[in-house]
Amino acid sequence: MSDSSASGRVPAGARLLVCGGAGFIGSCYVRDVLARRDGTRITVLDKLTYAGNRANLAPVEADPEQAARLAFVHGDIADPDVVDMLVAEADAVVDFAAESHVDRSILDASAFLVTGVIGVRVLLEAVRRQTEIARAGERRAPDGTPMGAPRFLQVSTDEVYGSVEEGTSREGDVLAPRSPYAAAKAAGDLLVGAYRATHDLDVLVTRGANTYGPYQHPEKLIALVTTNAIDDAEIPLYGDGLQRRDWLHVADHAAAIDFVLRHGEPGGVYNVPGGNERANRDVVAAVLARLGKPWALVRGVPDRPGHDRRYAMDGGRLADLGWRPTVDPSAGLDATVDWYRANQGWWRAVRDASWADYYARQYADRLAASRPAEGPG
Ligand code: NAD
Ligand code: TDX
Repeated sequence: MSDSSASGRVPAGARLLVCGGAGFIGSCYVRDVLARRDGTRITVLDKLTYAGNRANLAPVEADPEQAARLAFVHGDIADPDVVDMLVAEADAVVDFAAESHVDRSILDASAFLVTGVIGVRVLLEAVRRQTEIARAGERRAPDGTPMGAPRFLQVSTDEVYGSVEEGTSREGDVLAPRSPYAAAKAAGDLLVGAYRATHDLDVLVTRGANTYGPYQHPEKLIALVTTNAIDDAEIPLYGDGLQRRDWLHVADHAAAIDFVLRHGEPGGVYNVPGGNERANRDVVAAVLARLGKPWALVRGVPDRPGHDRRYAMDGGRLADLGWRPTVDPSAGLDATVDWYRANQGWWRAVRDASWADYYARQYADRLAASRPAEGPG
């Protein structure tokens, strides 16, 4: 993350509240912002669901200078008491907290809605209260320094636009989510817009593409394919494997979020595309090639219900603001595969008892009904 992303509309040495900062993208954001050593202080609020992992913050905790600027609070964004207390001290709030896996939302959507709808509302209410206090000239840091109203950035996804058979989604397009996960995320986006319109809060939304990189939970496609292939285990490919996703490296996604936080227009919504659209089959083949594993591991399994065929976003608004991705797609994928090969302790620990239950529920019947998958063209 470059120094040029600092300053802008968030003060130097800012206090950031990062919700969901122990997950995949949130922890990358925390690691990268603290590694800049520009005085930023971060409080992570994380519920530590199956996807949250303190080990993702180990590089920060191993560095005394960075560790001194990190505080960790184990809690829920849907809990107004803890949220009010933490938002009161923050110059800005970045919300990564979510249930993030489409397949799990198909099995049971309840936690998706509690975090994605109720949780986002609790955060917005706390931001609203602090904004009102700041507007009255009464907002103060613990040391008595006057504070402005907090900025709030909601981390959202390309999935809110629904399946895009042709062309690209723009920020003003109608939202048409098709999975319970995507519907919960779209509800969060709409709440942010409603609080902007009603209470004139300083809010932002980023909509990122499919993200890959180190520390991603092995439930997601690239991490699943890599970890299964390392173990010579079967790789489940849904349907014909010709669904298309736009892949964004996690370091670029985190950098874009920070850039928008510092430079985005109040009320702005910004797509964050990766500029790297590929069919699932080709992504799987690239991972196997890097590991020197055979295509025969791949099994064609019954499709995900309501499976979105394609996501693709227009990135013009973010480019006009001054940001573009920097990670080369092939190099990024190879480095990610190498990271999983070199860090087996990390993902084997994540594959705990609850993982075995989930894996059986999600894949046992599908793999029993599987066939050899057609290879890439
Ligand atoms: P993740 O599942 O790896 O991490 C989510 C984190 O949020 C975990 O640390 C979890 O413990 C925490 N959390 C969940 N519910 C919480 C609650 N109620 N209170 C506090 N913490 C809670 O997810 P990720 O892949 O890092 O995604 C982060 C955000 O980015 C999500 O909002 C997701 O919708 C969005 N996003 C993800 C992708 C992707 O491809 N992974 C792409 C675009 C947008
Ligand atoms: O076992 C699998 N087999 C398979 O073919 C899995 C887990 C996935 N897939 C396919 C489904 C998708 O077409 O691979 C593609 C990617 O799947 P996921 O990794 O589950 O991601 P996706 O459903 O596209 O959603 C992701 O990108 C947008 C993230 O999980 C979301 O959090 C984000 O918002």
